Amino acid sequence: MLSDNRLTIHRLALGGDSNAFARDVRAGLTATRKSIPPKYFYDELGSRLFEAICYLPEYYLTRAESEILRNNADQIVSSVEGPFRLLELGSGSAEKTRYLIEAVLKKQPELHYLPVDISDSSLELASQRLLRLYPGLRITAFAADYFTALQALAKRVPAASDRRTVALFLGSNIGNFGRDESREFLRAVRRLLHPEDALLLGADLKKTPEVLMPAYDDALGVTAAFNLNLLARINRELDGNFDVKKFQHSAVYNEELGRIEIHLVSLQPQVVRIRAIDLEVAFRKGETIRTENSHKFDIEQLSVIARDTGFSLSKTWFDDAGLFSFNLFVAQ
Ligand code: AVI
Repeated sequence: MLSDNRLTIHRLALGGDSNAFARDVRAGLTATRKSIPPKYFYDELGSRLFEAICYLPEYYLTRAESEILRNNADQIVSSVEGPFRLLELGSGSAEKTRYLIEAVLKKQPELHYLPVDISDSSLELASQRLLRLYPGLRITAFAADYFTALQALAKRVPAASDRRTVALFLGSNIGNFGRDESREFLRAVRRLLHPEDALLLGADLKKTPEVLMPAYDDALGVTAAFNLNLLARINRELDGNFDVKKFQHSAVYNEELGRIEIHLVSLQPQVVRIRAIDLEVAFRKGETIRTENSHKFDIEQLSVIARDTGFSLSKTWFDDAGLFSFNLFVAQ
C-alpha cells in the first residue's frame, strides 16, 4: 500500500497476480474452444496499446464518449443530488473522467475519488496527474480486478453517510462481459450503493458493420498488436515460446448476438510450450483463441439490465451522431 496525504493506493493485484494468470491461461488453452479472458490484455504494454487505440480515427468510441462528457458533464452531475464521491471502475488514464471531476468541483470544494484499475502503472500515473491538476481532490485507489476491488471496497471504505456515491463505468467496458457476468457485476456494484446513489454507465450502441469493423481492425494494426500482446505477455510472464508472427488478429461482427468477437488465429499447425505452467499446447491451422467479446447495446436492453440489477435507468445522453450512450442508473 502506498499512502501519502492525498493518495492511498491499495495494490491487490500485485505482480499481475501471476498465479491467477497462470491458472486462467492453463484453463483457457486446454479447453476444447481455446480462450483467454480479456482482462489479461492490460499489462503495462497492453494498457499503453489500448491508450493508442483510443487515438485511432477508426475507434469512434472514445471521441463519442468525450463529446458527450464535454457537452453534458454539468447536466449529468446536476442529475444527482450532491455532495458526491466518485468511484470509477476501470479508470485507465482517467482522461475522460476529468470532465466529471471538474463539473463536481464546481459544485463542491473537495472530492474523494476512488479509481479501480487492473493496471497498477496506469493507476499510479493517472492518480499523480489528477492530484497535480486538482488541489481539491483526494484519491483512494485500488489496483485490482473489478470483483476483487468491489469486495475490498465493501470492507475498507466505509459507506459515506454525508454524501452520495456516484459510480462510473465508462468506455463501454460493460460490453466485454458476458450476459450473466455483466449482471453479476452490476449487482455487486449495487450492493455497495445506497438507494438514490447512482451508476453512470457508458455503453456502445448497435450500428452497421461498416462503422463497427474498422474500430476493431484498424489500418495501422494497433488493435492487432493489442491482441497479439497477450501471447507476448505469456512469453514474458510464463516463459512461453509463442511465435507471435505465426498468429493473426481477427475481428468478426456477430450480428445475431450484437457483438464483435475477437480471436487470435493460428496461421499454421504448431506446438507452443509454456514452461512456467509445464504445458504444451497444440494448434491446428486456423484454430483460434477467443480473447474478447465486445457487446453493443440498444436502450431497451440497457433499461432491462438496469431493472434486473436493482437500478432504474433514469436518463440517457448521446453524442450528436448517436454512436454511444451514457446511462444514469439510479439505485432503487
Ligand atoms: C475496453 N473495451 C471497452 C474495449 C472495447 O471496445 O470493447 C476493448 C477493445 N478491444 C479492442 N479494441 C478495444
